[in-house]
Amino acid sequence: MMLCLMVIISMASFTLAVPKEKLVVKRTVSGGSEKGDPHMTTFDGRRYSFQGQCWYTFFKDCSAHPDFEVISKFGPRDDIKNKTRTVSFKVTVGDQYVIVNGRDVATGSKNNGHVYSPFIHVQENNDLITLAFTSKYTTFTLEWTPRKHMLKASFSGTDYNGKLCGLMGNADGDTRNDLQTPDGFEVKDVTAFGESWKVKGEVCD
Ligand SMILES: [Ca+2]
Repeated sequence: MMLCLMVIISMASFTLAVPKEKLVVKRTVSGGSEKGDPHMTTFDGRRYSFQGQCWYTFFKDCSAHPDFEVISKFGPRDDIKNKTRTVSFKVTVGDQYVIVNGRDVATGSKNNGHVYSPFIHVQENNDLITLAFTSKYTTFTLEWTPRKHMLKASFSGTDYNGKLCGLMGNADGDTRNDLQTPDGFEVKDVTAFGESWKVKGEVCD
């Protein structure tokens, strides 16, 4: 009886000890070469189309002093008039950054340009360039398919649930509240939402 009870307690402890880690999410900015529009899907699954043409905050830590930031650049399509697609993106973690432009990958540091211990890991594999970084206990992964102009983001971990902002929404699990401007206002107009995340100080072609 005692042994049985101990086993039950032991099992209960084990169950409680399993971290309730939420494996989230993916998002796709894409021009899908056949479909044309850049289709966006936020971390919470809200879908919309946005025809921006500049640098925009893809997602970032929304705190006053962000741990990281990912911005992406939309440029015009050659083949379809008045349509845009993702052409490059930049990941900044602390002082370090990685810029991916098409198939070109450049790594640097805000301080002196040298990166001795990279926070951002880059893997290049034929048609796929993968960037990954970990902040607190959450790992973010970006998968870039240059040929398709498709950028997918995902993360595993709970530290930033509801604490992200940008085109990918706030990742709080609620699809309805994802269109928020930097001031925190919810808007219905997709263009107003998208343009509110245009990155100040970046040069647009
Ligand atoms: Ca949300």
